[in-house]
Amino acid sequence: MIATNSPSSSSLLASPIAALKRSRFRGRRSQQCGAAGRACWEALEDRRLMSFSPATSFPVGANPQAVVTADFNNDGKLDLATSSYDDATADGSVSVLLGNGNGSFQPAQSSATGPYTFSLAAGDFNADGKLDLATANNGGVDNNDVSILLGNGDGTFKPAVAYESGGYNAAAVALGDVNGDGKLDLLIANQCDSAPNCSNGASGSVSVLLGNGDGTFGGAVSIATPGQNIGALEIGDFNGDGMLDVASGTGGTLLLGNGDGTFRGPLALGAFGPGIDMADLNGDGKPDLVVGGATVLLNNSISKVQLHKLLQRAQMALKTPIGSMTTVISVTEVGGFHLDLRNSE
Ligand SMILES: [Ca+2]
Ligand SMILES: [Ca+2]
Ligand SMILES: [Ca+2]
Ligand SMILES: [Ca+2]
Repeated sequence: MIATNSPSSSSLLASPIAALKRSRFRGRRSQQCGAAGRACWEALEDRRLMSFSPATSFPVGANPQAVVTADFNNDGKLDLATSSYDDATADGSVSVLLGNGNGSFQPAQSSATGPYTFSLAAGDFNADGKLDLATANNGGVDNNDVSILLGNGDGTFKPAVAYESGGYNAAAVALGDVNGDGKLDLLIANQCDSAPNCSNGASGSVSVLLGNGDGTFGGAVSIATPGQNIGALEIGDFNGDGMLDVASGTGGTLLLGNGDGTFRGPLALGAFGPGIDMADLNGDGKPDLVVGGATVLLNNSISKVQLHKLLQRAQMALKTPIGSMTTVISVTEVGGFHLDLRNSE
């Protein structure tokens, strides 16, 4: 697909037609235009898909920080939830705008959260079929708030319940079942793990709050991470062992899950930045990472099955030395194994 900055439909059409003429001029019509020119029209449609209507804004709370899309009232239409805080009072809130199903939204309904609400995530914490919200609040008396708001199923929420985040200046929240009990758990990125004001170069931390399945959570267990951790978190199985891992952007670290809610690491990602996103960028079925502005980290990890095969090959090589040649098989996994077998006579 080809992006265009052009806002009008006429200019959008002009560009692909010009491209079509250029392709004919180059004698490549047979390649790009199939029977009855179908492929050409499909190419035009691709270009049309890249256009956007003029922006429409909907009022939410002050200083909006983050947004998620989900169906909070179970009507089959996607809704929006944003996090905000008031500069003067530090009071945080979430605003939910119920979707009309046509790209428009109803006026925001606000619910109070903790101070300086930065990040939010939606999930069903008590398995009642109604989406709930979790927020990371970057301020307050102890600077370590996490708010849980159980959903009523109509876009409103029960009063927020606060949990300690296990660090200071909670900045990001992510959801996943990191201990495999079928109940959603919370992972929080804290800007720092000890100093109340995050001064003196204190390191950051990632905290785990295991879900009880009824909307409540256990106490935070923190893992110190290098650097002050103010960025987003991504949860995924980065080393293919079937257990969820956690990557943080600002800390530039990876924590490998043990499948029971504990983690090992941190391991350096080799890239830093306030944002992080996860996707399979090269189509090999492994989750890759984009950190900061646009630093791409392709996932070169291998599974245990692959490692076992490599070990078998290594063992065979060790059993059958070839003259005085040296056999070296090196296996490096993201945050996992480093195997270097040598066979020399
Ligand atoms: Ca909805
Ligand atoms: Ca729920
Ligand atoms: Ca769990
Ligand atoms: Ca894993």
